[in-house]
Amino acid sequence: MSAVPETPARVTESFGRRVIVETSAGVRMPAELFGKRLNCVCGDEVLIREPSQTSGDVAKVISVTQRRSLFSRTDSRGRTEPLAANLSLVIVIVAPNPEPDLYIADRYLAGAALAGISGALIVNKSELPGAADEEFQARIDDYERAGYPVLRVSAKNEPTVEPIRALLAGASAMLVGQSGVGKSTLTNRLAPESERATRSLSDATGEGRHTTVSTALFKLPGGGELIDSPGVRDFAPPPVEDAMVQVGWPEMLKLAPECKFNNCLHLREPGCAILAAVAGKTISARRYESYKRLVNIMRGLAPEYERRR
Ligand SMILES: Nc1nc2c(ncn2[C@@H]2O[C@H](COP(=O)(O)OP(=O)(O)OP(=O)(O)O)[C@@H](O)[C@H]2O)c(=O)[nH]1
Ligand SMILES: [Mg+2]
Ligand SMILES: [Zn+2]
Repeated sequence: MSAVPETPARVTESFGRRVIVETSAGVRMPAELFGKRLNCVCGDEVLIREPSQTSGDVAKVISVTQRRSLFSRTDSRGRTEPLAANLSLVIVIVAPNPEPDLYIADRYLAGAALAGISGALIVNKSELPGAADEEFQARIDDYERAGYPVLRVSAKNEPTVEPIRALLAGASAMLVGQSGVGKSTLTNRLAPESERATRSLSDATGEGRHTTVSTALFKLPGGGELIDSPGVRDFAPPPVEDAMVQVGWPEMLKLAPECKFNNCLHLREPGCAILAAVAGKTISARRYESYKRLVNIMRGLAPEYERRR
């Protein structure tokens, strides 16, 4: 029996046990995971065994290369579900419409930071009147003050999209966010080979419809990679100890060394620099509220965290 050669490939799309891979020669093909214990997600670098010419078989993924990062969520049953591998950037897309839930955006950015991945925010549909709303703008400014890159764009207006290309250059970035904010529309604009379905005009007001059902990776002419993902109703990072939650709030992390206690959770401790900054409005009260909510969510997941140790 002659050894079948193993080919390096990249997972560009995953549907559970079935994936699409792109070989280093640039050939895309469907593949199945070999063995029950193997798991891979979009962005994974893998070794595959290509189908032999005669068997009409499908390619098999036989191993997954050590990941540089793994972005995951907690699913509705409290289990950790990996979403994408080897990301360097998570870009949260928000829009004036559908009604934005910035607590979801915060938890996405926190999940990225906890996984060692950078975060950025893009406000899409900024040509809509709702984008000029003062309250909305103030809430977006909070992210700039916190230190995140923030871009205001309209997927329908090419010149406004241009700065995203600079953000993506050399990055491996995933677009995330609520359904209908324009992730796939932006992907189609930025990645020439992308032909993602987007919500049709007749459905444009249909709240809660999810158009995209799979996570898929596209190479960019600028050298980066862009991953489009299905919209969500909610997002929570995998369980961490509550002392870790602040890693997702750069504006808090920066001030934390000034707290009286070095294990300060910034909840009601005396001499807390973060509580003082919230009172003095140099840290956004809404962002801080979001931090407290995630601490509570993580405390609810604590039994799960203990089990995994
Ligand atoms: N007015 C306006 N509409 C936009 C813009 N970008 C996208 N849309 C529209 O918004 C709707 C939703 O866009 P999609 O790209 O399908 O949104 P999505 O985030 O991929 O949604 P899911 O796949 O369900 O998560 C479509 O009807 C788009 O044409 C924009 O900049 N301005
Ligand atoms: Mg989509
Ligand atoms: Zn504190």
